[in-house]
Amino acid sequence: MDQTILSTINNPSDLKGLTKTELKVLCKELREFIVDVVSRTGGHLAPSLGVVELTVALHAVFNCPEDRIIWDVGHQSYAHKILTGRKDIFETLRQKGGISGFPRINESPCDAFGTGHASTSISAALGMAVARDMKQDDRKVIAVIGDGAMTGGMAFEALNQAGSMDRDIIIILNDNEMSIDPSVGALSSFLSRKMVGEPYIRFKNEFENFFGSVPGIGDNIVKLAKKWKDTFKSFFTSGLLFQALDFEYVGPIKGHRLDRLLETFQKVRNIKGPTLVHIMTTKGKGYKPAEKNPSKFHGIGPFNKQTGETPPKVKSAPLTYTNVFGKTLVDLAKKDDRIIAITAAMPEGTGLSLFAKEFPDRFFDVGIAEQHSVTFAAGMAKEGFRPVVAIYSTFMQRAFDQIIHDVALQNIPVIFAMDRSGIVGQDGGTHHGAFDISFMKLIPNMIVMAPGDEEELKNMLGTALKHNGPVSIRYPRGKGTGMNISDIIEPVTIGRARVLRNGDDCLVIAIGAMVKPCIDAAIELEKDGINITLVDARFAKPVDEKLIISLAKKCSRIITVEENVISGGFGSSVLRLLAEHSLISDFKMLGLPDAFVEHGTQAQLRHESGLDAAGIKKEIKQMVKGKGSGLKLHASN
Ligand SMILES: Cc1ncc(C[n+]2csc(CCOP(=O)(O)OP(=O)(O)O)c2C)c(N)n1
Repeated sequence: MDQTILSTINNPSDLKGLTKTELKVLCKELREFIVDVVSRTGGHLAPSLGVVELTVALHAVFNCPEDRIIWDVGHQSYAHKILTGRKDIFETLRQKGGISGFPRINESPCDAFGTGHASTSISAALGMAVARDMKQDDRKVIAVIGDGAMTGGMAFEALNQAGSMDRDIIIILNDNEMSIDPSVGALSSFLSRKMVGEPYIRFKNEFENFFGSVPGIGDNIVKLAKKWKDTFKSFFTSGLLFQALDFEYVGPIKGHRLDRLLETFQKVRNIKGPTLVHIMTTKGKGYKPAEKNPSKFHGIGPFNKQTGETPPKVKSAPLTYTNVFGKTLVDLAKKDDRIIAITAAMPEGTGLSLFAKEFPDRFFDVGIAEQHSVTFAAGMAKEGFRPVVAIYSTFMQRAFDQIIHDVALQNIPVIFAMDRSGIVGQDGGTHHGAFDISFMKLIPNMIVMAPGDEEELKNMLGTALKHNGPVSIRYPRGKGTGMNISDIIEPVTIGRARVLRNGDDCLVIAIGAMVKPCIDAAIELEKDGINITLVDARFAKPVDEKLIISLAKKCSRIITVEENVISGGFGSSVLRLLAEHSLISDFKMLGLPDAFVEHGTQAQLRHESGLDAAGIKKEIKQMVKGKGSGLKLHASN
């Protein structure tokens, strides 16, 4: 890195003395550096490459950390991290103990607000702008939001308030026409450059004819529309929308033209009131493989920098839970045309692309709109369809009230396919699915299932579709156990657990992804002469009370294992049951701690939480040897 411009940048103020030509060179160096590191660490490459000029221009014009820049989702913040003092540790990106892949307020004062979930930036920016005014501070507040994140309802709630408040706030809409997959919905068409050529001209003529014929005001509207902005086109694309919300609209601007961005931000700095700058960018810009395939390079593991190729898939490798879910749903949907699949902007990630191809009319991508997806599903279910809403556990947190109020309260049969439950790995604290057993379990009418292997996932999905009420099925990120999956769906009796092993030394009750490491631990323990009864609970609600009570009467040492927070999780249901029957002597709950788990690989984080075979074995051994006697809630307690 010697003698590069990048090597001279240690904080954003170092950009201030650079010429435009030097800043352009800096953009090139940043791109090369990001591609180089991410090719080894993996990460959100395409979003970050798309905002290199934007990031350089922002830091050249504004003053971080005094001015606040809030990156929506935050997955595009790599150039920002590099320019704000983290260049030398950028190699540690997403690694355990290293820097996060998302902005974190405790990582740098330049990370004005922590993000990871979409559509929060405008709300946070508005809060900061109001706080600034109340404290009579003088600083700029800037939210950078993508066209995908702009589809989230919360972004509109914030725009609605901001437009009415006349506070100085700058929103930069980074429009690359992509979410993870291509952006969907009416907003996307409205924002996009599709309003050119034939359809645009037709629309323009229709507009003029329509309003021109309205007596009195029509002519004025047409004239105003033409005068108000440089071109009719910019007025009728995004300008119209944001101006209607009382924003000053600037754009659309070519987002890879550094000179245009610098010039625009210099001007926008001095505009009073809410301002929206609309920039057009290319996702993956500057790295051909990512430009060609922005969805693949949205979030990617290590890859070959020269070719963009990722390591070939091993043919014999187990299918992921996501694959099994996607395939099973297609199989079931072939036999039942009431089945509907719904995703919130993650068709590929949730395994629903297959369904979308087979049944385009029964597949709905609602955009980054988890709350809406749940109530939309409730509406369809109310009319007799069988919607399956596939959303990552962490993002479903958003729709808690919709799950309660629109689905469970009316006992409407919506299935929640909770992908990425438990530890997800390098995306870290914002993305772990740590809470869904707890928040689903407390809702009346909800059935909470968690398959211990892929065959069970298939069977549970079939079972859920036959149940006439809401069901949550949680399954983890990553590969299954590799077992053979039969073509037949064997329904699972709701609330029935299964005993996997019998032994007198300890009763271990595991759920979901924790069943497999418990099997592995049991095999190891057997070699040491310790024999356990292992139960695959299958259901966090209803728990198999009959089975658990009968087994607890025979064995006083009991351990529950789940990849969910201990608080209000599966173990707490078992604890309550045992307490009600005065059956507690040695009892321990293993699960995630009452703390946000950081980033690292899944294996590292499970190990750290004591939720791998080695950790579980250790706990069982301690209890059997009498060391862990009494009531314990967690391995580390
Ligand atoms: C609430 C929520 N739902 C889903 C996601 C998963 N997600 C991460 S980035 C992304 C797409 C964002 O698109 P956009 O805002 O246009 O940014 P781009 O990646 O195109 O730069 C999605 C759906 C999320 N982070 N938060």
